[in-house]
Formats: sequence, C-alpha cells, structure tokens
Amino acid sequence: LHEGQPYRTSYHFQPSKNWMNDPNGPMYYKGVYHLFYQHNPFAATFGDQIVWAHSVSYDLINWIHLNNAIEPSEPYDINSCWSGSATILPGEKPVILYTGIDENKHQVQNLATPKDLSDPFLREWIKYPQNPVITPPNGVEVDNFRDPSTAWLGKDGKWRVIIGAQNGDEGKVILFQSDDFFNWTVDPNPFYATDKTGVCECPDFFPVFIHGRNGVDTSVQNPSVRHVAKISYLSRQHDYYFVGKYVDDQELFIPDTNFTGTSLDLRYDYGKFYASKTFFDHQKHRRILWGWINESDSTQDDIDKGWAGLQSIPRQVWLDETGKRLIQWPIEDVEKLRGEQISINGEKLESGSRIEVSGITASQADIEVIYEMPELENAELIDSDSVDPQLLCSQEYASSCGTIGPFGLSVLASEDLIEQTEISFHIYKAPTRYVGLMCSDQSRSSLRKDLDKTTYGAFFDIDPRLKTISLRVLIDHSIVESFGEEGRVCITSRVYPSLAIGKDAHLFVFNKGTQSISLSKLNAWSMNKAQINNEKALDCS
Ligand code: DQQ
Repeated sequence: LHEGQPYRTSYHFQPSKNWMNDPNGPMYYKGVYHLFYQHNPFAATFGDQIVWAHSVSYDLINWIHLNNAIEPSEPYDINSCWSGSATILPGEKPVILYTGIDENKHQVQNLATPKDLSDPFLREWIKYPQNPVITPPNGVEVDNFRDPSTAWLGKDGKWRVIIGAQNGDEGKVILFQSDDFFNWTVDPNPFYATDKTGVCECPDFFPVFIHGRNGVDTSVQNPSVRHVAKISYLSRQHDYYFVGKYVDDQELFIPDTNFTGTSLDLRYDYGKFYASKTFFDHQKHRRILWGWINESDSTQDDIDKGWAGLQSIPRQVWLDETGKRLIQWPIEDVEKLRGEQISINGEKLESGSRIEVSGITASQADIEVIYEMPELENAELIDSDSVDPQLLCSQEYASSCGTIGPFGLSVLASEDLIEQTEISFHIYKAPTRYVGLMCSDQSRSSLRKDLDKTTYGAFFDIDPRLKTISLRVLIDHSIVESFGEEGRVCITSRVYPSLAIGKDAHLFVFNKGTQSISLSKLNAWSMNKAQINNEKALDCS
C-alpha cells in the first residue's frame, strides 16, 4: 500500500491522483455531505484548466469520488473554474457561485444548479444561461476578483455575498446584494479592506454562538451570536480571522481587532493551512471548517509521486469562553477509525527523559496527551508581545533547553531520532501572565534535501488555575495536525521522512526542560484506513 507511495495518507481527503487545492462549496444536503475542490485532472501541478471536482460522504471521513461537477466550457469560464461556495436557498435548493476565468482572463462570478435534485449525489450541475451574474466592479482589478462566499439572507429579505478582490496593494472584500440571486448590486463601501496586504482570497463570513459549541446557520443574526470574517492573504499564504459584530442594516462588520501583519493576528492554523472554508452542518448542528494543506516538497517531487495537496481533517469550530477567539477540534467522526490503543497514566517525565510509545502504528495514529500543570514560578521570563513565536521555536532547537519545556512528542521519528518532527510546549512568565509556546519543529523531519522544513510556532494563554495542559496530534504519513490546549492553538505541517516510514516510524514522549513534568494521561491509537474511492471503482466491485 505504501511501498511506492510512502507519503500518501490513509485517512485524509485526497483525490486518487494529480493536483488538488482549495475546498469548494462544502455543504450538507439531504443526508449527504458534499465536498467540491479545485483540481487539475491532467497533472500533479496547478494548471490552466482547473475544474470543480466532486466527492460525497455520509460521515465526512469516508468518501466517494464522482465525476467533475463543473468544468471549463463557456466563454465565461473557458480558462478555468476557480473557487466559490454553495448556498442552500429556501425550499432546499442548492446553488453554487463560482469564479470563471473568462475568454479575456477576467474573473467573473457564475451560477450553477443541480440538474436533478432527486439524485442523492447531485452528480450533474447546470450552468445558468445568463452567466456571468457578477462582473468586476469599478475599483477592482479584473484579474483579482474571485471566490464568492456562501450567501446570507438579511432581515430585509435581500441576499448578501462577499468576494475577494484587490486594488493596487489594497486587499478588499466586496459585498454584493440581490433580491433574486440572479441580479446583483455592488455595495460601494468595501465590506473589509486592508492596506499593503495584496489580494484577499476565499473570504468567509459566518455567525458563531456566544455560548456553547453548536454551529449556527449562515443567515442567523441575533444577540446570541457574534460574527467571524476570514480572509486568505495570498501575500502571506495564511488564513486570518476576525471576531466581531455585524451591524446588518448598515452592512457593517466591526472586528474586535484589526489586521496588524504580526504574530498577534488570529490565524486558524499557525502551520500550513490555506484557502479554508466553513459550512453549516444542520444534521449535527456544527460549523465545519475545511482547509487545503499544500505540499512542502518540490514540484518535481509532486510530479514524481503523481499527486499534490491534502485537505485537513474537517474541524468543528466554535467560540471560546472569552468570546475572543475560535476553538477548533477534529470532528468526532474521525474517532471511528481508532484501532488498537496504548495508554500511559501518571508517568513522571524527569528532565531529559524520553519514553517510546510502542505498540501502535506510529505513522498512522491519533494521540491525546494530558500534562499536569507544572509549578510555574520559576518559568523563564519573556515579553511575548515583542517576540515572534515562530522564531523562538526555530531558535529553541538551537538554544539550550528551558526550565519548563520544551516537553511534548517526537512523531514520525526514526529509532535513532536522526529524523523526527517535534511537537512541543514551553511555558514562560510574561509581565502580567503566563504564556505557553507551542512549536511544531520540522527542521529534523527528514534527511532528504529540497523540502520546506520551516518550523512553526504560536503563543497561547496559560490559565494557572487550570490543572492541565493538553495536546492532540493526528499523524498520517506526511501530515501532522497538532491541537494545543483543546484546540485553541492549531499547527499543521507536512513532512517527508526517508527513514521514519510505515512500520519504521516511532513515537516518543519527552521532556527536555530542567523541571520535571507529570504526564497525567497519554492515549495513542492506531488509525484504520478511511474508505476513499472512485465511484467507478465501486460500481464494478
Ligand atoms: N485558489 C483558487 C482561487 C483562489 C486561490 C484557484 C486560493 O480561486 O483565490 O485555484 O488558493
């Protein structure tokens, strides 16, 4: 299974071959989850004939790949069908809005609807004859106007949609309104704008409950919700989000914080995670987030291995108790894949200790660790507002070890640790509080050259009243998704070990700090393979 393809995953969404990038139009419709995605059917690299590929699922984990839903065919999308979203109109009628690269290479927005609503898989989609329904307005570059969001309905009965754009080096999110979803009028005031950021891609806008973990449907507006705006900045290759207040009768979104371009900005994920999109799962009352996880190897590697691009495990997202940031957690459905389990309870990790967790498939695993909150008073001092956490994590490895940390997991490790990806915590004392630093260190992930081995890091608040610090890591051959503090800090990375492959991958728990750390609980599971197949293959099986 993995001989010739040591980096293909066993339970992450990916097409059978070739290139994949953004998740498109994710939706739940009549018992079936749909994921469309940007796909190059002809090569393992991005191309000039990008289509909307289409897969369906009953649990967001096991998938059936169908035929492409939307392909370049008309003057308004002849040069590619780029990203967009789905909206469920009243009467349970799904509709897709997507960006077409037209015959003049302008970016225009087009409508498509299912050919047959009685087909549970909605295999075929029909393009609206009067496409495009939205063309670039004044003040927007015609080749930087794309990625319509899911639409929402205002109290005035008008639809709203936001679209990413650029004008000079100003990034803009433009709002359009419509009574009938066919005729759209531009709002002259940008919904959101930032200077010196370049184009805003894949904007998303959705409500979240102030209390609880349930998701909220996109059009809900009442005192029990706050709103989240998300932007993918091409110039940064990161997904940023802003929590704030939506004043709908003024079409005004007032974020709690503005984009600063520093590590103080809120990101869904502080590793590799881009062009993400949420949808409301009204079967289980969840807001679900998909993120495109690109490769960290070279283009030639992608051509040689014949594929490129993964999607993250879908995450449920909700507002944390402070109301200031989101919490993300792998959907519980992934736990169905858990196989044999190893547990370690009440172990003391002395300074310099390292324990191997053996007995599970360390290259395909789900790990949850709970550390007891250590004594904090002799934590090293730091001014976390003036230090870049990613830089600190990179120096971390180089510098001597600290007092409280780094402690954590070595994953996809060779037996002699010459290859390992280190997920760790380090606790510091800042002027007025304690801060945690979470690192995902790819610098020693592989002996192979010409890989992007960037180390990622992020700060998170430590509440000394809490008795524990938690870490969850999903490992799947060439992707490591780490969730710190029950999903308050997420870091995703791609690694391509040359030794720590398949059964030669090992898992260790370690403490390099001078202060011992108590491991209150560690559970590690082997993960079984998800069923992700082409429908055609299923037909003849
Ligand atoms: N990828 C799509 C664009 C979008 C970009 C093209 C974000 O629509 O802006 O594949 O990764």
